[in-house]
Amino acid sequence: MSKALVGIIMGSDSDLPVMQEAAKVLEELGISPDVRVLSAHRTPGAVVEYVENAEKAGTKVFICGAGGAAHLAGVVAAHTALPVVGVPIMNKTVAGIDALFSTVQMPPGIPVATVAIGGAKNAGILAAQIIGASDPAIRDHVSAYKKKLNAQVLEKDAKLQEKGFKKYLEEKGLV
Ligand code: RP5
Repeated sequence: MSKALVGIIMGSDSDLPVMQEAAKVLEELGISPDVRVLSAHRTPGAVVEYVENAEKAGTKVFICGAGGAAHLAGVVAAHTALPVVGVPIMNKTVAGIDALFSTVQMPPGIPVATVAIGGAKNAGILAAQIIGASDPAIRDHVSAYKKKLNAQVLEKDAKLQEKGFKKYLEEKGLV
């Protein structure tokens, strides 16, 4: 039984290249997530079993990524009182709009906190923020992460002012 604070579930291993971003940022924020491939359509029983066991073991947030008729996050939300973050996965046919609507359009009473199409990194950060609301050590990790982003943007701006936009773009190989 997993003792991870965050359970990341995806409908197929083809979602893993996107969903790895949630796992990576969680590790950066001091949380080692459980990462699973379980499908709402192909393995519905295993999804429910996983959610029930993870909840008993101490998981605090689920992150669910799926594409197409993306029911995974909604099904997980139907089986737990814990917060569920949904990641719509893009596909080649309709660019993930189907998964976005399937994930975000939940009925009143069963919310899924849906991030952008392919927004796995933000899903990881949001999960850490949810845990950080009652865990000061995790909250400190999130604060440090945001301070780092702040410093990076200011550093870029200072460089842009110093070099001018043409040289800046040249040096970045963008022209
Ligand atoms: C969904 O169908 C999965 O989440 C995946 O995004 C999509 C395609 O699945 P595979 O073709 O990789 O099995 O259930």
